[in-house]
Amino acid sequence: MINANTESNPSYNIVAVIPAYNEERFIASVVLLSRQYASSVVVVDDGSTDHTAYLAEEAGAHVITIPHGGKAAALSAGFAYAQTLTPSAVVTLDGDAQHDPSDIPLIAAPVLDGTADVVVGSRFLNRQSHIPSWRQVGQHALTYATNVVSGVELTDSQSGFRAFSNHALANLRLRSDNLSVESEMQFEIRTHDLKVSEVGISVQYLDKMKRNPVRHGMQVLDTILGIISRRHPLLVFALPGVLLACIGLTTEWIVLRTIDARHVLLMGHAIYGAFLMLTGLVLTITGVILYSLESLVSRIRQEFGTNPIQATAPVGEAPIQGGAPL
Ligand SMILES: Nc1nc2c(ncn2[C@@H]2O[C@H](COP(=O)(O)OP(=O)(O)OP(=O)(O)O)[C@@H](O)[C@H]2O)c(=O)[nH]1
Ligand SMILES: [Mg+2]
Repeated sequence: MINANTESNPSYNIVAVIPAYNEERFIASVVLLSRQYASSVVVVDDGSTDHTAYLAEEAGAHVITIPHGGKAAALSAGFAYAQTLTPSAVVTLDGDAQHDPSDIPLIAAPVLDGTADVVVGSRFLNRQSHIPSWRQVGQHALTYATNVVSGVELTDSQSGFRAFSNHALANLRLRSDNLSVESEMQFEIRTHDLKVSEVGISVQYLDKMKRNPVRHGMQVLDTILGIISRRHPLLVFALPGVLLACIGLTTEWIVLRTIDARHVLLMGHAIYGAFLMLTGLVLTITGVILYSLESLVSRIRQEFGTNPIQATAPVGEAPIQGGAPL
């Protein structure tokens, strides 16, 4: 395996990007440790109300401050900046000391040797650490849902410890406004046919869970559904629409047959059938319109070759405010 440790192998330019929101307890130690394994460490802070930005900068990170926009926006801004440093690989890790920075070379290696565009640090591959069972249940459920819907098989779809090639960064497009960004990446991996691999990592949980796990799970599922309806509108809208319209038509046919045969009007059935036909029609038209729009947008994107990450957070433009470089 490639020696990606930047201390012993300075030819690799590994940039570590750490999204951090109110992480003053751990951010300085995470930055200091990460600097041992990465050439540059970038911390993206979006509206922390504590001393995260100050401590990160004191520890030697380049701090980017953006208006509060969530983890996806923070990562997009971090990636845009990282790309200006002509990296060999960009590694993301959490600012709450959950990840071990000494795993950075391990995560970066498949990108550096060209075997992967995206590497996911999996907590469940060669299991190395104790994870509370109630966390595992949620993580497995979200991984299962993301795998099934995205068509990309991972053992840990929610891990924030990842490595990216320049090719991946040029294609990834992150839009989710909550912590579903990892699931969103899995769809992007599929869309852009990126090479993905996983390596086993160890994790530690020093803090109690920061958010309601049920709410978090629902947010991720909501994002998954949103993505699938955006990408497959014919499947999500038009197909059920056609089915509903067919059921409605059949119901109306039965109503007409009953009038013919028994001279009785089944009023309830008639209203029900009309309602189903109308709903089916609306869903079908919605699906077709969304499909046309999606195709149009893809063609525009192909034609003009937009780099979505730069479009999301243009390098050197507001809202990024640079801190001290390393
Ligand atoms: N910049 C920025 N970073 C964020 C935001 N939300 C989360 N993060 C960071 O993303 C990383 C992962 O977030 P966590 O809240 O730890 O998510 P998690 O690891 O899934 O949840 P826990 O298991 O409770 O730790 C941490 O470094 C956070 O500080 C945000 O809105 N903005
Ligand atoms: Mg965490």
